[in-house]
Amino acid sequence: MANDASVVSDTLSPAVSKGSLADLFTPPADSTLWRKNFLLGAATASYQIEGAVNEDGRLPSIWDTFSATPGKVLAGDTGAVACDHYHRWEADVEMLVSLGLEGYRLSIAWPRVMDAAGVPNRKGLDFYKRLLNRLKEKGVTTFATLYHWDLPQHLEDRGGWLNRETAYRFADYADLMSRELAGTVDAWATLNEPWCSAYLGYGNGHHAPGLADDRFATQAMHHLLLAHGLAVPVLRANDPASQKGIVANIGRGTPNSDSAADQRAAHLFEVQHNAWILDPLLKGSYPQDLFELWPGTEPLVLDGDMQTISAPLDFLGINYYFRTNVASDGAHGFRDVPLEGVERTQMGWEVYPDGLRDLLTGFKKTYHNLPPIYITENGMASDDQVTDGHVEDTQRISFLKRHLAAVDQAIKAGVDIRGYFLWSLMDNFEWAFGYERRFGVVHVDYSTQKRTIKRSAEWVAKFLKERKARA
Ligand code: IFM
Repeated sequence: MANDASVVSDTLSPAVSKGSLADLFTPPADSTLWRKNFLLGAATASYQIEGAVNEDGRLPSIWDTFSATPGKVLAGDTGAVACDHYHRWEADVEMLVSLGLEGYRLSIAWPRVMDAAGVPNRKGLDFYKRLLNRLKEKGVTTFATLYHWDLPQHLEDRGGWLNRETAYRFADYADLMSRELAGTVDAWATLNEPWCSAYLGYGNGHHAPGLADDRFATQAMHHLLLAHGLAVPVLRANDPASQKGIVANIGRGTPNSDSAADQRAAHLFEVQHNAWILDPLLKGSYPQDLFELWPGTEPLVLDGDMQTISAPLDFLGINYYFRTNVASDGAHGFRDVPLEGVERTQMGWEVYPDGLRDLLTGFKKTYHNLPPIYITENGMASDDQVTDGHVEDTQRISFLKRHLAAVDQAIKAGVDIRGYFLWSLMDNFEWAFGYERRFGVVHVDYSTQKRTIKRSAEWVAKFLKERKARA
């Protein structure tokens, strides 16, 4: 396989190993990031990298169906091949290790590991066993997410996350995985970004399964959180040594003016993006302001559900990307007011590291039982090109540096943050945006599957090497 991974470890490009780029972006001496026990890794997700969608008994997922539907994904892209990681995983692990990354956050494809009757699929399970065992052998700390959006299509055919039964099927799946993989996973995350599954999947239809009704979104969210709550004790029983948690994407909303209406709009934005998920998990109740925003959308909650959902967590995974500037919509909601002249990424998202610090320090005040935090995703997309074998993604280096500095500030302000996973290890299938948006620190040429280490990966590798040397 064509792969540039071997060039990384001892032959960093001159620009990074000797020159100004590295010096410019080295964290200051008093940064908490120099601490050896602050875990630095990279993240990916099954549907975004694996490909091999019809192999070894994998069943269709909602993303296979959605991406095959004309008009749903840019350029008609699908995850059918993606980064072909299912076949190239050994080289990809070597690449990760050669970068010195200490942690790897991956996800397991539910449709690969069990059939519609709940019967385990050995071939699918063996893939994850081989992968996780290899990572263990290499000394990489593993975070495994059980659900990063690839719901088996047969469950969607019975109502998906609108059907309470799906939460119980998820607990069965968590049971199987934690029995099979106990000892190879350092930390289990039940769900990745339930906000996206519920709101983008069932509220506005931008993601699979493509339904659009606010009432669906709140009910889907409730069943997702219930699935999480049912799975946590199962994971604890089967794999007591590992950590158990969940991953939430969070959004910073700032008011467009000092007016009370705009302040309220920013508050409602954060209720909808953050409290909708964090309040049930950490307070055992839904924020009532959510139903001011979306009147009449209260989900059906059965006795005991909120206790199940709010069972204690070992960690909370936080994914952060950008802020949204908002104003009142004149009714009971908010509207985006994009700021002019600010730095943006290929996604059009504003680069706003302070938002990460401010949200984290705010959560510490709001939630007295806030568990230890891992930043489980942070990164940016850029239109990266390979020139003479290199990818000069200096904006990404600067982005990572500034967000890591924000993490350092939050730690110094008293937030217990244990690690940071950059999104993503390599360019991959960016959901509704297909392959056009590149989030990786490693470039993927999708026509040849050649991996090319970007400057940002070199920077991370150099920092990790230096940190190791200083320890
Ligand atoms: O690619 C996604 C990932 O799957 C979930 N979090 C956000 C990333 C960038 O959009």
